[in-house]
Amino acid sequence: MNKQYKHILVLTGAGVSAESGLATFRDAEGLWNNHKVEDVATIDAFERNPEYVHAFYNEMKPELSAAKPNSAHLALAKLEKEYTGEVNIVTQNVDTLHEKAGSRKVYHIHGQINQAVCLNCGQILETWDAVDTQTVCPHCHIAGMMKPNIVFFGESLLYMNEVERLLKACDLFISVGTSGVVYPAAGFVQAAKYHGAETWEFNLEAGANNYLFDKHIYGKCGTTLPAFVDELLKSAEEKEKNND
Ligand code: BV8
Repeated sequence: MNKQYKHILVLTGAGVSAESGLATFRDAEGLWNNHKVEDVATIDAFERNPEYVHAFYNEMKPELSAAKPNSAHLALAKLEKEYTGEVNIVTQNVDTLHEKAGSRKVYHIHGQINQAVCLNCGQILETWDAVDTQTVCPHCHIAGMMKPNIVFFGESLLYMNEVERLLKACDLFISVGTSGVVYPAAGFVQAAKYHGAETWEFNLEAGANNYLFDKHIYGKCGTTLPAFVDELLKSAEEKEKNND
C-alpha cells in the first residue's frame, strides 16, 4: 500500500454490519439458520408464498431501522470524504448503515430492506413500514403487486452497469466481511485484478475466494478497517507533501 490510489472500490458483505449487532447469513447463528434460503430468498418462493416472504423481510425492518453504523462503516465514510482519489462502495447488504455513517456513493447490488418494487409499474416505494400482498402502489395505485426490493437467488443484480465501470476503473479493490460464496459478487475481485487493481481481503477468516486476493487482513473489521483507512490517508498526505 505504498502508492496514491486514484480509484478505490470497496465491496462489503454482512460481516461489515456484524459489530452493529446484525446477524450475518452463514455464521453459526446466521439468518439462514432459522430459514431455508429457498423458502425466503428465491423468486419461486416469492411466487409460491408472497405472504411468507413479505413477513420474513417485514420482521427484519425494525432491527435494521434502529441499527447504528459501527467503526468500519464510519471509516469508509471518512475515506470517501477525505481521500484525494475516488471512493465507491458496492454492498451486498440490504441494511442502510453505510448511508447512516455518511457514505454517499453506495450501490446496493442485492437491494435494500427499506424499498419495495411494484411488479406492475416498476416504481420503487421507499418505506420502513411493513409491505405485504395488500399494499397499494402509490404510483399506479394497483394493490397486491409489491415485492421487497431484494435481489433473490436467480434474479439479476442491481447497478451492474455501474459496477462493471467501477471494476474497470479501480486501482485498489477492498473486500470487507463477505464469505465470498455468492456470485457474481464473489467474482468481482477477479475482474478488478484483471483490470490491474491491487486486491485486499478484510474478513474474520479466509473467504471461499481468498486465493484471488493479493493481501489478507484477518480480524474484526471494526478494528482492522479504521487502521487501514488511517494508513491510506496518512500515506496520501505524505505523497501530497513530497509533491509540493
Ligand atoms: C444471479 C438477498 C443470474 C436476500 C442474496 C452455482 C455455482 C455458483 C453460482 C450459482 C450456482 N447456482 C446458482 C448460482 C448463482 C447464485 C449463487 O451465487 N448461489 C450461491 C449460493 C452458490 N447467485 C444468484 O442467484 C444471483 N443472481 O446469479 O442471477 C441471472 C443473470 C441474468 C438474469 C437472471 C439471472 C443473486 C445473488 C443474490 C442473492 N440474494 N440476498 C437477503 O439479503 O435477504 S444473497 C445473500 O448472500 C445476501 O445478500 C448476502 O449479502 C450475500 C453474501 O453473503 P455475505 O454478505 O458474504 O454474508 P455471509 O454471512 O455469507 O458472510 C459473512 C462474512 O463476514 C463471513 O465470512 C464472516 O467470517 C465475516 N465476518 C463476520 N463478522 C465479521 C466478519 N468479518 C469481519 N469483521 C467482522 N466483525
